This record gives sequence, structure tokens and C-alpha cells, in this order.
Amino acid sequence: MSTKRALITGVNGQDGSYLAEELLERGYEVFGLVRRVGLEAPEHRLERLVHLLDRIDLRAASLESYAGIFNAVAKIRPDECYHLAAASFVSYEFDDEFSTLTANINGTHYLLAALKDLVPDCRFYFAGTSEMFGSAASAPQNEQTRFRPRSIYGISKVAGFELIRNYRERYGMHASSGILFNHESPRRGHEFVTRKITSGVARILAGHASELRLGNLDAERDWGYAKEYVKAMWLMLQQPEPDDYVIATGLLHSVRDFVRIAFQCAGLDWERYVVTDPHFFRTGESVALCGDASKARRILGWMPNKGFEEMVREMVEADCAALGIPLPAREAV
Ligand code: F7E
Repeated sequence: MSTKRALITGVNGQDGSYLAEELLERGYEVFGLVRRVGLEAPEHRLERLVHLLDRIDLRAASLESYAGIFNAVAKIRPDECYHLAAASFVSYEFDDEFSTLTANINGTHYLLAALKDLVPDCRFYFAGTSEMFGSAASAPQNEQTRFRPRSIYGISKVAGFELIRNYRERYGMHASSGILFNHESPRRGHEFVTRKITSGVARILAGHASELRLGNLDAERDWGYAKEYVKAMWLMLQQPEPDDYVIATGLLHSVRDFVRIAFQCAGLDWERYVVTDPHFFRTGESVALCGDASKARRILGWMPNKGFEEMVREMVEADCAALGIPLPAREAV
């Protein structure tokens, strides 16, 4: 059998870089779409891919241009396509609404339409999110739970999700959506709370900062480990039939829990350093969402393994190592 070709959008993000590694290990030929500026400054903009640059084939294309996507798909002719690129920070800024909606919905539509016309047998993965549930009326959330998004990002993802379902039903495409709850790792972007905390701990330990300013410490999330979540994406595309799956741990932790464990890993008392700052509070954010991934477990044989505390420690260790500081010996957290 010839080598399978996989195309990843958002390949330079947290999930994209782990997925590229996963697919390379499985013998795939991996292609990534990146913006032209990314190729111009790879050591800076493609930092999560530096160790893979000689093993993956990066092509410049903007998801805002149908022509660009069409040309890239025509040249690559992928067997599997993982659409991870999106404006993914859950911003509540009014100005961001327009660009988030346009980029996320059009980008998904352009890519699906190009695949349908050029390689209709290509299997497609769409990165859905728990933000689609928003203020869900029931918990835990599963594939039957009604979407009630509370952010523009969530709304854009519901639109993408419906595009996927329509292309699956109308054109018979093998197109699946993962409804992924929060997932973290040392490669998480610094704008998200977990990485903000672990890099903040490292900076305090190194003497580069004396405080960490955060928003709502009572906010709760179902936080999993990104490396495990990308395996679920691959599993979805190996199924005989396309479908939608919730991927989650089913466990809730608060931002305060995360903070306490992260500081404890560094031998610090969090209450001496953390300052709550109204600037980082969100109005009308999603309720504490908690996923029920029993369908993924039953059909894909997928389940989360890494524990919450172990993940927090890995992130703190990585941020400390990047600053060249050893972490105090492990104590029970
Ligand atoms: O916020 C609270 C904040 O920005 C988590 C994205 O991957 O997951 C992610 O979205 C919680 C929220 O992630 C700060 O209010 C407190 O309750 O890390 P986050 P998110 O908004 O949940 C979903 C599933 C996605 O799909 C998204 O793409 O933490 N929080 N203090 C804070 N959050 C931030 N960013 N900064 C703070 O200082």
C-alpha cells in the first residue's frame, strides 16, 4: 500500500505539532498549511515544529483565500485532512467578533469545498470544541447535548460543525468532528490560563517576576492532556463511518486547583504571588463544562490516561527547564 498523505491546517499550533509527530510515527507523509509569514521566520513562528522541519512538507496558503486552498489541495491530494487552524482564543472583545467569525467559518467552508471537488474520498477531521456547549442545560455534555454557545468563537465552531454534518450527509464525505474539551501541554499558547500559570511560576522562581495576575480563580474546566487528544483525532478518521465524538476527561478542576498545584511543584506558596485582576475576568463565559467521552471509549477505544497533577507538573518542569532552573525535588501535591 502506498504511503498515506495527511494534510494538517494549524500544524504550528499545540495540537498540530503533536499530531504531526503522531502521524510521522505512523508512517504518514505529512503536509502542513501555514501562512507565508510563518515560512519566512520559521525559527520564531514555527517554534513547535523546529525538530520536525526536515520531515514535514510545509506549504504557504491562507485560509482566507479559496484560490490558495484550492491550489494547495490540488497539489497535495491528501488522503486525510485535519482542520485545526482557527482563531481559538475565546476573546470577548467586540472587535475580534468579525475576524473570528469570518476566519473560522470561511476557512472551514473553503477547505471542505476544495476537498469535495478535488479529492472527495479524503477523510476530514474538524476541530470542534466544548465552547459549542456554552451554557448547556445539562451536564455532563455528550454528543446529544444541545449547543448553546456563549462566545463568538463557540458560534463560529457550531457553524463549522454544521458545515461538516451537511457535507457528510449531502455529499457522502467521510467528515468527522471532535468536540474537544480543554487540553493542555508544555506547548500550549501563553494566552491560555494553564500556560500563563506555569510560565508565571517559572518566571517567579527565576526571579524575573514577583507576581502573577489572573482572572476568576473559581472558574472550572475539564482539562485533559493534548498529546492524548490528538490520538483521538486520528482514531476518528480510521473508523468505517464518519461521526462526531466528545473527547474529555469527565473531571472538573478550578483555576485555583491548577494554581495551587503549579506553585507547589516549585515549592512556592501561591497565595504570596497570585493577584486577582478584574481585567482578566470574563463576563458571560461558558459555565463549568464537563464532558462525557463514553462514546469515544466505546467506539474508538479512546480514554484519557495522564492525571491532572502529573500534567501540571510536566508543564511547570518544561517552563522551568526553558529558563534553566531546576525544580525542587518532587513532593506530593
Ligand atoms: O481559560 C479562566 C477563564 O483561556 C480557561 C481554548 O483552547 O478551551 C480553551 O478556551 C478558564 C476560563 O481557555 C485567567 O475565565 C482565569 O474560565 O485557558 P482559557 P478557554 O477559554 O476555556 C476551549 C475548549 C477552546 O476550544 C478554546 O480554543 O480560565 N481564567 N484567569 C483565565 N483565562 C485566561 N486566559 N487568563 C487569565 O488570566
